[in-house]
Amino acid sequence: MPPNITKRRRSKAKGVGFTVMVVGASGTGRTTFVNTLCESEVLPHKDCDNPETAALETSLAIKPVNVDIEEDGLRINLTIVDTPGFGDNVNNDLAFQEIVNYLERQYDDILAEQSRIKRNPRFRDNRVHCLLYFIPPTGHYLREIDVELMQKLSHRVNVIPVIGRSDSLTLSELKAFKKRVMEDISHFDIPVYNFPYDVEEDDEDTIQENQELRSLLPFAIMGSEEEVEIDGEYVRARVYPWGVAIVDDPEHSDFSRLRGAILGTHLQDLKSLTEDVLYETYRTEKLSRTTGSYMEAR
Ligand SMILES: Nc1nc2c(ncn2[C@@H]2O[C@H](COP(=O)(O)OP(=O)(O)OP(=O)(O)O)[C@@H](O)[C@H]2O)c(=O)[nH]1
Ligand SMILES: [Mg+2]
Repeated sequence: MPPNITKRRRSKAKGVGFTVMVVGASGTGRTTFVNTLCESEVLPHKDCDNPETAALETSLAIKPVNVDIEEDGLRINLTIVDTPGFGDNVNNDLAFQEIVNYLERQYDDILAEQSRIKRNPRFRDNRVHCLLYFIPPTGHYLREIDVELMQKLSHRVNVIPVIGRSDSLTLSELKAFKKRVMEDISHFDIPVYNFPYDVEEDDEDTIQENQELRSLLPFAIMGSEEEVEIDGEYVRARVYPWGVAIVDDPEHSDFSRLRGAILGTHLQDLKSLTEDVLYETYRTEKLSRTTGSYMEAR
């Protein structure tokens, strides 16, 4: 059997690796979203009833968790990186720096690995391919803190802005808020991932699909760890006295379209951009810094 066939079969059986990081203010629904996405409780919730552990939360180290999921017949070895929520601390600089350091450390690790003479067969590439930035559903403008952090992050990672707990806004509030957030993102020149396409090179379906996804930005996200029986089927939903909000229903939230994009149609694009553009930029910056200081020392 030719070697490339063996390799392809093996990688299909093992699945494709993909890493998602969730960042945002405390209580925006990040943990619930992750558990909804993975359809199991992969992340524990903050223990708010215990004042001792609740206070410790912000100093927790960023820890990735791995889950195997299947999307459209493709096995994905998904790594989720949850980060401590911020906003209730007077000074968030440390939390911000910790997130940026985590992203850069993954680049440093692969840089070191690539320059080894003998490669480590067990090396794990933990570069983050997609960062979901949770904006609180205030209905106002993008807060200064979110502008600052998204600015910092988007030079290192594909940032996709999302509105957490979006079911707390009415349809018209949501529409107006989405518009204002995108105006702010463009005003502050934040290079978020906007489902790029090339009118000359891409086919019409791809262009249309990307335009549609772009028009949904920032995605309105809802999560639930509860399953409700609707028409004989169990679905993830939030039950209110006035009705039921179904997570997967595109009329209720953009959850299913975001999931389809990051784990399906755009998974490869997010990976390629991370490896070929964002990582390469970091690598060039880092190497020129090192050579620069070496030249100065001489
Ligand atoms: N209305 C609404 N509430 C939600 C949603 N997702 C989560 N919640 C609720 O919001 C609260 C916080 O949710 P978490 O998922 O723990 O939020 P988090 O961002 O992980 O919060 P910390 O990790 O504590 O910073 C919980 O009471 C959830 O039940 C949502 O989509 N809509
Ligand atoms: Mg959480």
